[in-house]
Amino acid sequence: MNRNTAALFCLALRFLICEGANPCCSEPCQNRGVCTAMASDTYECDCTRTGFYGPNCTTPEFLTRLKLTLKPSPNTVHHLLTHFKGFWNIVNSISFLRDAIMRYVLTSRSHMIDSPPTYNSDYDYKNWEAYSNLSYYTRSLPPVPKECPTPMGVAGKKELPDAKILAEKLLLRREFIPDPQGTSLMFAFFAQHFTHQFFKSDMKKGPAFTLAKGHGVDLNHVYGDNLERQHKLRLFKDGKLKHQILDGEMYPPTVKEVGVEMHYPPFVPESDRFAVGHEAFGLVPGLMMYATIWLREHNRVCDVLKEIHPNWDDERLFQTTRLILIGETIKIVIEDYVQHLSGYNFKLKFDPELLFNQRFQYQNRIASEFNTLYHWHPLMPDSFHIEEEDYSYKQFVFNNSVVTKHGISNLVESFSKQIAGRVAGGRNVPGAVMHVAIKSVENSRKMRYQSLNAYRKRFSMKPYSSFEDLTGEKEMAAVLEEMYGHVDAVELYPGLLVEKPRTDAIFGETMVEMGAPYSLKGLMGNPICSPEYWKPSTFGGSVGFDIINTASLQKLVCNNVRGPCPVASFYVPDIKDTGSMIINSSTSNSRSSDVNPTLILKKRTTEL
Ligand code: ACD
Repeated sequence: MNRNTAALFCLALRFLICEGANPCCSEPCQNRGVCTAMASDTYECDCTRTGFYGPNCTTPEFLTRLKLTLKPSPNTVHHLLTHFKGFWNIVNSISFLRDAIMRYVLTSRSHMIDSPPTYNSDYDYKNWEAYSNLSYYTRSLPPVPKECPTPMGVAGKKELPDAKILAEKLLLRREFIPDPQGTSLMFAFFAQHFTHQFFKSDMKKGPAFTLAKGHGVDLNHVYGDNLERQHKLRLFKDGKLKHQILDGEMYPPTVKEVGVEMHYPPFVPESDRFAVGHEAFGLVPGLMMYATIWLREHNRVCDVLKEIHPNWDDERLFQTTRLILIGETIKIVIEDYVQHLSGYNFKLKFDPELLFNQRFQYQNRIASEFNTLYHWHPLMPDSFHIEEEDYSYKQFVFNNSVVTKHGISNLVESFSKQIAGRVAGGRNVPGAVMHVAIKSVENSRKMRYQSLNAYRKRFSMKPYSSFEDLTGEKEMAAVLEEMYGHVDAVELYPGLLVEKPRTDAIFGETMVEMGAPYSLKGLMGNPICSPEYWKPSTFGGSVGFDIINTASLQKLVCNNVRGPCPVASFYVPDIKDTGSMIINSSTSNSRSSDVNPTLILKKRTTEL
């Protein structure tokens, strides 16, 4: 081959080996094999423990071949789990079967996550700095090498589409698309409140960095992310947090009273500047509602512990209560929140003992890609209906007076009744939060994310073969084609939001197949789930342990509101199907709770 032919050949293949570009740009190593560029403009694939061999890790070993033949696709598994209700009702009632399936869910999902963590946005190879520096989010896939021919490696155009135009054409809501799974605003605000404890990007340093060094469920959004803030929020009496009583009910104290920093614009009056663990929770009343509920729960559990341990000092009551609230959170997230999202007829179970005999590491590092995929802004409605009022975004943001005016009970009731938007399927991000979606795209580019298809392969899915295969329709597929040129160049975040949703579902396949491993590993990797912690004594005895093991969203609300308990649900009950809201949220297979609010209502009114 002469020089010219060779150059043409290289160009045509877009490998650019001959021009000295990084040969790993073309992602030659398959099945999670690790690519290392060699000095001679070649590469080496490390296939160790991938179950594959060959120069590009493409030949399956015998056992792998067998597994691949027998393993159903994620969509088939999803179909099985979301249908055949009668069958699942039987499985749910046979405890060893339910346990075996739940154990499989937990192990198969967590094994998708590197633990200990590996890369970060500045290191595409393993090293001690990337492992040990907790200021970074970790990465499930290393960044695209800087010297690649295109931003996604070798696929697609030399330049990515303008982020604003992309967002306007593909992400911006035309008309509100309700979530067919019936997700409520109570869910949307829970998601926002709960995830802000581990998605806390340090934008002074950049999107690759986090301020949440606990990398998991540590409730820093309730207690503050450093000791100084925590101490300012604590009452130092009976383990409790500072609070104020307004109209006979407990609310967070004001910034003036406790002196912690909160982000409020100048127009917010002093009396409405509530101070809580997370400095940004004054943003919307939905966040402050949950902050208030957890504040009340903390002080309530302190009272319960004090009753059985009258000799315990403030510190022990505080610390033990915090562990109990961490446990309650994980229980609610698995059994109410993920249960609802999954749409499964199989009943998920929070039971750390399921993992005690398994290969499982009790540690977690939040991945940047998890943060990105969790930008579920399509959940947000066009306006917020509370009791008889309708609030626009302008009236709603930074308006804590909504919290005290309506009270927690009415907020819970209203948010549980209002439906959230569908996340996948495209064009459902409300205009008011479009800037956040645009920032997500820009930040992903700064961090040199690999493509949607690269992530699909990383999480054991087949890459999409065409734009229509990705969107399931023609119009957005054509826009994507014009913008990206090749389906292998579609970026992760826009891809997740335009992906065809599963039938009657909130998400497409990629969101679930990536989100579930991060979630379950993060939840079960919490130290309280480890064998040495997971016992009654850690939580002050059987009473504390029971609080965790019986926690639910409904109970959390009922224990912390005055008067009759409202229905608290991650799912807007379909009145047409059930006759009444209460029947729906109290049936044993309810996606929101296993507690009957009518019973609680009766119990509480007789108690009060
Ligand atoms: C499974 C269970 C069903 C999974 C269904 C949907 C998962 C999709 C996205 C993530 C969902 C929830 C996130 C919840 C918790 C995050 C906890 C992080 C802790 C650090 O099939 O496996």
